[in-house]
Amino acid sequence: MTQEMQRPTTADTGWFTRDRFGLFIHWGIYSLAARHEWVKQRERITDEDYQRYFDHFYPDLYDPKEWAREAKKAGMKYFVITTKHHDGFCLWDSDLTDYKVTNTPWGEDLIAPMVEAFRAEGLKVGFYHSLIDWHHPEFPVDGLHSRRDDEEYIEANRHRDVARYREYLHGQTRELLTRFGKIDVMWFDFSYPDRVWGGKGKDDWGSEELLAMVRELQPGIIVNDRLEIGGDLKTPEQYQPVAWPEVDGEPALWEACQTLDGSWGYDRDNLDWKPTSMLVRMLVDTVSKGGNLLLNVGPTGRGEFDPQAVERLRGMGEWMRLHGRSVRGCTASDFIPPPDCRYTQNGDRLYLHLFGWPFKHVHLEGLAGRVEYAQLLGDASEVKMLVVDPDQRAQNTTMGGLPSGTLTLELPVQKP
Ligand code: FUL
Repeated sequence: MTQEMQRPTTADTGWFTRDRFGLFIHWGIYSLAARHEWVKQRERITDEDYQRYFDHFYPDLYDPKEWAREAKKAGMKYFVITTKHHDGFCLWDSDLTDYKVTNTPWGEDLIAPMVEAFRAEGLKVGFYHSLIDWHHPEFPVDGLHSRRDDEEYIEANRHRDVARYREYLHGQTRELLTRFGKIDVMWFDFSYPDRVWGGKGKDDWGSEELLAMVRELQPGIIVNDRLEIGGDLKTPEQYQPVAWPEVDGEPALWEACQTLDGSWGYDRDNLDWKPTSMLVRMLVDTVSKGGNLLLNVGPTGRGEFDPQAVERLRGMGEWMRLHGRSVRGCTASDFIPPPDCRYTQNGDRLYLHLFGWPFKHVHLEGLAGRVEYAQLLGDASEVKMLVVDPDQRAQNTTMGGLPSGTLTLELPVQKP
């Protein structure tokens, strides 16, 4: 999908690889449909019919300070908000369109108070911005059709002046990067099958110039990799890569983005909520491969987080309170963990994460003689270390068969 190349960058990435955990927010008028942010295209809703969500957008319970508090309590250190999703609706008072929140019954910009509230809680700011626009008349994909490659489609779209859309896209990006102070992450997005988009999007969007402008306006900003010309940040979506992703054979800066329930936008009837224990494992798995986790919430049309989302954020927060040290400031380790385990490492501190609690003993190859002291992170209780002497292996019926150099830890029988 993206051209894999390392690009020269001015991005400030130190905070990003230290902080590790952020909140993604998908919010727009599709939250009123309450059945996925792609509802317009999935259900082939015409502009006229979709207008009802615009006409009824009135998030009277919107309290960005509350959102920011929840994110902070969850242990998150940055957030990324959808300034405009594929449907083209803008959450700020753009000068370049009427299709914006200030023209809905709500009538007020949503972005400035959000940015202010999250910054006040110490979180960094990221803007998601869709490169696709189903509403803009000059963009060659609308809510009813996907882009295609055939003559018929090309002919039917010949009247569109993509240069005007490009100007719009650049102009809006400029607004976003000049009106709200320091922005830390720019998260551009498109998603259509490669076979159709591969290589074409970057011309429609003027990706090279767009990226140059972004860096000029916000030199320290981290830009993701969806402009089809590479970028600072790889963004695997809704899956965990098997190993640390690479670009040009070098470990890349990367961030897994994951939903709580399979949908990014608020999805009322979805019962597929991931348990908190799974979300914790996702975070650990990500950091054990050198990445960040951007976990998504889709607020309701009235502007609240679903109680199921709040429960999960608080669960993450409780885990982070006790175990944040094994995530923040950590990265992948060169040691190979036993099955169903992950290592994260911060300098000479190695954290072992057990996805399944073994009965009493866990055997760590290659660590004999290399660990000074072991403890459970949650309560700092000491963990006994047993090193098997390889020469006595035959007589050792309990621990027989372990390779030399293995360190065995004796854990409580029950997970504390
Ligand atoms: C995708 C989009 O199409 C989804 O709606 C969502 O925004 C996700 C993060 O990126 O490509």
